[in-house]
Amino acid sequence: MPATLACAGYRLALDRPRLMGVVNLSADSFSGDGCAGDASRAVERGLQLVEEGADILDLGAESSRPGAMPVSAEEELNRLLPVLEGLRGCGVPISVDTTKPQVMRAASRAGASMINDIRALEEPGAMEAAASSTVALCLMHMQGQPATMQLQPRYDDVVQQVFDYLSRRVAAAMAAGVARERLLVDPGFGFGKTLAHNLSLLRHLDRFAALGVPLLVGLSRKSMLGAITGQPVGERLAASVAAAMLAAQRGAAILRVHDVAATRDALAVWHALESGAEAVSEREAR
Ligand code: HH2
Repeated sequence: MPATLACAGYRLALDRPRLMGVVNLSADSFSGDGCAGDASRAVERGLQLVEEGADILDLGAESSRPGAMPVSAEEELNRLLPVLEGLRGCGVPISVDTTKPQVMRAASRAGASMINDIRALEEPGAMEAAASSTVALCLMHMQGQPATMQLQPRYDDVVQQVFDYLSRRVAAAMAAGVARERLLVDPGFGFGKTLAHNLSLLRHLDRFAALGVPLLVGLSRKSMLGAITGQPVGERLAASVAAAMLAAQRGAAILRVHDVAATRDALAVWHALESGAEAVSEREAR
């Protein structure tokens, strides 16, 4: 598996789990942290996440939660471009969470380093738009469409079916001319999956290493954590950090999170344990 991810001008080292900080530009994000078209607030939030230890930022201008308002490409770009412009020099690569080829092209031209596509480049023209750039590409699995995906998700073997789908999408991207070192995959927690499906995927996450590309995982604040803990979306920090840790231990290379500082601290404890106490000074150890 590549030890680095090629993201346009950046190479992201994947020698330890990396944190992708979420910056939502929509008003209706399920996570409750949407910047609602306020570009300066979004830039501030992005800079704060970098300060807290984000290794990459993910800008999303269209919510994917069931019932969210669809957004035109024009509106998506109106929300995205000022924020991308404001964050371009912040020192970490910027990912854009989009499914639209027009947005992919404009975002790549404007300095994005990754396209994060919950439809795995299945929209007409998306594969061509992505392949003609040099950005990293995250291919995510989703069953159905956001509006209805949680009504009746069905699988015979969720882990095998998600694996096979991602394997086909990696092959399609490579056939379109995308180098393997630009690709990563995501099983898509909560995207057309019941709690049992999500738990199976998390339990068997290590199986996805056989795809030969890094794994990105987004569990932060998701409803599966609400179902397990009974907590509303604003009270899922502890569950989100625990889930991120479990995913990292099962091989996730990039963790997509809303709460960067808390996840960074949790990972630091794990890292210290893995790499030996030398990494921690006397003072820090007290
Ligand atoms: N989850 C969300 C959005 N984009 N992308 C990837 N690759 N993986 C995920 O799990 C994922 C994603 C949903 O989270 P959020 O962006 O906070 O919410 P919303 O889509 O409602 O804005």
